[in-house]
Amino acid sequence: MKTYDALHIRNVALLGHAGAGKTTLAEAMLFESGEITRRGTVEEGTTTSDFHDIERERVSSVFGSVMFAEWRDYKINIIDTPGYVDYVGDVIGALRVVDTGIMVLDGHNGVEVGTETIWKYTKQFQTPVICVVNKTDHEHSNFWRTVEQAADRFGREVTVVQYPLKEGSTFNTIIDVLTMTAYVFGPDGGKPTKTEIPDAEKARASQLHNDLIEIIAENDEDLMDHYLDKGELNEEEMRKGLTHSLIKREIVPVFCTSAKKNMGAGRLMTFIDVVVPAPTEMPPVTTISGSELPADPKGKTCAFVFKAMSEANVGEMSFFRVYSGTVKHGMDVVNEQTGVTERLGQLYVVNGHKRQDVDTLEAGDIGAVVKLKNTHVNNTLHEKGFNTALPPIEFPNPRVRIAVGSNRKGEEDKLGIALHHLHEEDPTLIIEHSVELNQIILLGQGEMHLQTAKHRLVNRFKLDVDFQPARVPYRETIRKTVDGVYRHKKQSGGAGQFAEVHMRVEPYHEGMAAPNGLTVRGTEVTDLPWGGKLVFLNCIVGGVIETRFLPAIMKGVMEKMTEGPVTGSYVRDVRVSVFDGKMHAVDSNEAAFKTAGRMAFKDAFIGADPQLLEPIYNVKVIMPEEQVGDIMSDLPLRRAEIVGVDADGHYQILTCRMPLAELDKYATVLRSLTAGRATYDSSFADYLPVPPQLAQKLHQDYLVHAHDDE
Ligand SMILES: Nc1nc2c(ncn2[C@@H]2O[C@H](COP(=O)(O)OP(=O)(O)OP(=O)(O)O)[C@@H](O)[C@H]2O)c(=O)[nH]1
Ligand SMILES: [Mg+2]
Repeated sequence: MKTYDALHIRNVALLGHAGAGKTTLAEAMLFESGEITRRGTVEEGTTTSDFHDIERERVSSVFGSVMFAEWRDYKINIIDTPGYVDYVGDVIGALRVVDTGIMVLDGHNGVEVGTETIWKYTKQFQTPVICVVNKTDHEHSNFWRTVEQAADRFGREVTVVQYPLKEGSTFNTIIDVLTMTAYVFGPDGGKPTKTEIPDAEKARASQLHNDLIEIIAENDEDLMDHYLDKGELNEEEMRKGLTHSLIKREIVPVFCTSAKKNMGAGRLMTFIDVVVPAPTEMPPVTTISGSELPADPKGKTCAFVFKAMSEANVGEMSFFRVYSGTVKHGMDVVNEQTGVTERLGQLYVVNGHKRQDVDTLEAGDIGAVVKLKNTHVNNTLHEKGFNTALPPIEFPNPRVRIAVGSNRKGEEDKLGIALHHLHEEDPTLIIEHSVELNQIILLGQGEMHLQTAKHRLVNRFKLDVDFQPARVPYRETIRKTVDGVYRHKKQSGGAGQFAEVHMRVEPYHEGMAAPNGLTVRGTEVTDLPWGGKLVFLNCIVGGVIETRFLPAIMKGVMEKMTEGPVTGSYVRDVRVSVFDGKMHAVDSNEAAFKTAGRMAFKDAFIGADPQLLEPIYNVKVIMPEEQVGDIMSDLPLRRAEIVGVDADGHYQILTCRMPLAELDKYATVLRSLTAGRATYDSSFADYLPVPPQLAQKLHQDYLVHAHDDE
């Protein structure tokens, strides 16, 4: 394959709500450009993009796929993204490296939730967007209604470039108001015949042509002057104007296709070649240190890894975009984050799972390598000495959790390795080995996301896994001051064990007064790794316990604090004052004092009106206005406290605080409540008391399994 320079490279992502036809459109683009000789279908599981088993099974994309089409003199890199909201990580990853987004709309369903969610991401990335109204052959397709919805949601920048002459089964003609041509397709689609716009359509087409010119000229003074002078713009002026408007997001041109019948993909690709910005026309990427890196093939070599894939028959692949310089096969590059020198043994361009060797990839291009030693998504690869880091992709916070375990003994290590692989290829899937909960927790974007992980563990990694609800990291504290005593005495054979400890436990808070009636001789403050504090005071008088035993007492207290008396959860925010005790000249030792410390603490804690705390999350629910009522009335069932509701365009943003125990189910609840039209984001806020009844139940459950301490 020839080497393309930045002027002849276009990087686009196919975006949109699930089922809009992105994968089918990608297939049509590949077929039209001759990259593939047979057009696969999603239903048969034969498309280039949806090649994973799980995608074939679900008849829908799960992973972003990198592809390319050589159209005329250009190489169009295409990333087909999954539309289902759980896989948004791949959409964000794609937007980070492409220059233009192609928003595919379903001509029947119009603007959908996914369309709007993804639109927001394009806004955040300031990505130029083209809209494609697909499925114009569908019996209920309504192009104009779809355009109206798009204009309503995204603004009057939405401008028709093409429209279908007739929709439904007789669809075979696209009127293009940029070229002022009618494209007529044969029954199998493909290359259309160019004809004159039918008379009946001329007035409408001219009107739209003028609208197009006006919106282009409106944002460019020179063009406007020219237009006012001559009343027309020539093709080159129009092209330039369009490109500039696209880059500034001042226009969202609308196309129409029937991907299924292979109608319209070619003309769309020509537009991508001619109008969509080249990598050099977009603002250069800014490095973390703030310098700009233009897409110059002669510049210092720098590439960014945006995606990883691990497939049994393909190997471990890293996908990257070259931002500066030229990447050559056999070249050594340094990974800025891991410090490892990586040899780019073989370079590829890929179409789904098919790869093709290439020798060189210039700035602006997208490619892949296999078997790097220590390189991950978000790493920057650069030539030696050019120490540069590009900003990482910021993936969204996880929304749901599940605990994963192995059903087969001895497979724990294999499970660990497989989970590591899953996270490598999908950074929105997070793995936590929680010592506290004694569970491996998998965190993801939604139930479907977690189910996908399970499918991969079972089918790709051949593991027998078990999914259980994730435990909640409760905390325990106290509300009263209590003095406790414990005498530990054991006579077993020769040497005995003896220790007696008197301690006061109090709820700790910042700035509290010294313990009443006690003399403090030593203070130790521990910031607990799980939040909160332990303040440990030595208030011993007259040496009744030797100072050397105090650390052992504190150790005993800490031991109990890692497994609180109420539910076995971590204890936080207590002050412990050891003020009396007894020793035995022979039988007292550290072990004895540790036990006495632990037991004295436990007894005092239980008497000190213990309180169970639970993690509370700030939750931001984003929903269409008409769904506010349903969502609000459901929230009390989730023990959520509403903080406020704000408007955001067509959406309402409801802020509330919800216990984690409820949040784990909320993704599913919200989906069924709103047919997937609402989404949410959450972040940890605070620990708050668990309602008494629930706390009581959790305590009872714990006692069933609790073992005797001493
Ligand atoms: N009638 C008609 N159906 C289409 C067209 N394009 C796609 N479809 C059908 O719509 C369904 C979804 O198509 P996909 O290409 O998988 O859609 P997608 O946007 O990739 O969906 P996700 O990967 O789930 O986000 C499939 O059944 C396609 O056959 C079209 O132009 N016309
Ligand atoms: Mg798809």
